[in-house]
Amino acid sequence: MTLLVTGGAGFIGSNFIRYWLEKYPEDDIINLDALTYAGNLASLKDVEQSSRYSFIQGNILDADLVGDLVEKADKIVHFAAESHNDRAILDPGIFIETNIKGTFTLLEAAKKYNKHFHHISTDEVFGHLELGTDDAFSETTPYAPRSPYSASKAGSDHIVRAYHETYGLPITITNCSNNFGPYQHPEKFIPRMITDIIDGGTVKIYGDGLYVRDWLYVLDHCRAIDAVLSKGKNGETYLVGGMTSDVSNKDIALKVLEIMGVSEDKIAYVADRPGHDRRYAVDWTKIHNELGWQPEHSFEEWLKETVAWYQNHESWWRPLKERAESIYTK
Ligand code: NAD
Ligand code: TDX
Repeated sequence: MTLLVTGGAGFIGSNFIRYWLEKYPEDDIINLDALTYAGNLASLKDVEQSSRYSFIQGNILDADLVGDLVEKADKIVHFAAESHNDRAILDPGIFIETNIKGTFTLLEAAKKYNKHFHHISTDEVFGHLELGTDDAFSETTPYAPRSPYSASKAGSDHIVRAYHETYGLPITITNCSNNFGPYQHPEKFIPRMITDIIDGGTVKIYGDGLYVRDWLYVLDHCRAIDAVLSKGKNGETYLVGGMTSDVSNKDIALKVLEIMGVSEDKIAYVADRPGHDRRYAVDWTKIHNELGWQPEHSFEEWLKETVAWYQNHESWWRPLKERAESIYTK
């Protein structure tokens, strides 16, 4: 089988490509990535020589290129997106272009060649939850995105489903929670903290720090996509979440400081993110019951592994760090 992976030079896409090539020695992967600020071929150094892997630098908005590549593939696994909420607040236009129009361009090609389209989405499309409740998002939760990023992802989800209902396109969707692990850009919360501490700086906590995300180790996410591609039902959506239950950003900062042997006075409370979603939690019962998936990597242990990875891979993140920080001083 040949998979067309979009956005494979990003955080989750690069982890997915490595996972898939190792697990399925018969399969080929074509990676289509525009190499925006978030795309980094250094994340795929160990697979670039593989005869089963090819990289095409190009934009998912390029209909001709996308058509040629979709024709060659058996399935499309669509990661490519603008993915950072803080950037979406500063410059939402590119999120609409890439996340909505880019997905539409791919869907048109998938429709033309009748190829299975797997769409990677986020739990943020459901809006946010109250602190101090047991509520969790499930596949039946109504969409209620609150940020330009999550609204653009919600738009893309709706269009994917519309192509299934209207044109009979074979599709599956996964909406997952916050991923963490190796090769995540240092603009995101956990790598930003680790790299700031390595540099002797402070960790920046937005607002009161009592914001809660559901944390999923990136390889568990790759395993979930695998389960859906192999056994998922055409037209279905599956929610994917991790093993945490209500750990606040402040608690995570304290854990990272402890792992790195740094005192709590390195915490700096900074201005809050506008429209900051308070709490996310994911009920992953459906994918567990129907496809036998569950997360296997505990947050505590893999947070330590992630800290160690950044400590040992400074040459990977250092070139990205200065540029990552520039958005925070705009
Ligand atoms: P990322 O920002 O690290 O990577 C995105 C990749 O897409 C980059 O390699 C970039 O070059 C590429 N790209 C961007 N615009 C493109 C375009 N127009 N054409 C071709 N390539 C383009 O993102 P990520 O964190 O790996 O997220 C991957 C997907 O997973 C996204 O769809 C995101 O919405 C979703 N997601 C991410 C998380 C998370 O915690 N990171 C959680 C839920 C869902
Ligand atoms: O410096 C920071 N300080 C801070 O307190 C940063 C960068 C973030 N935060 C907070 C904001 C969030 O409550 O930490 C939390 C996590 O922030 P991000 O890493 O920016 O992730 P988030 O906005 O939750 O979105 C992520 O998960 C869902 C991904 O970036 C999205 O692509 C995905 O859909």
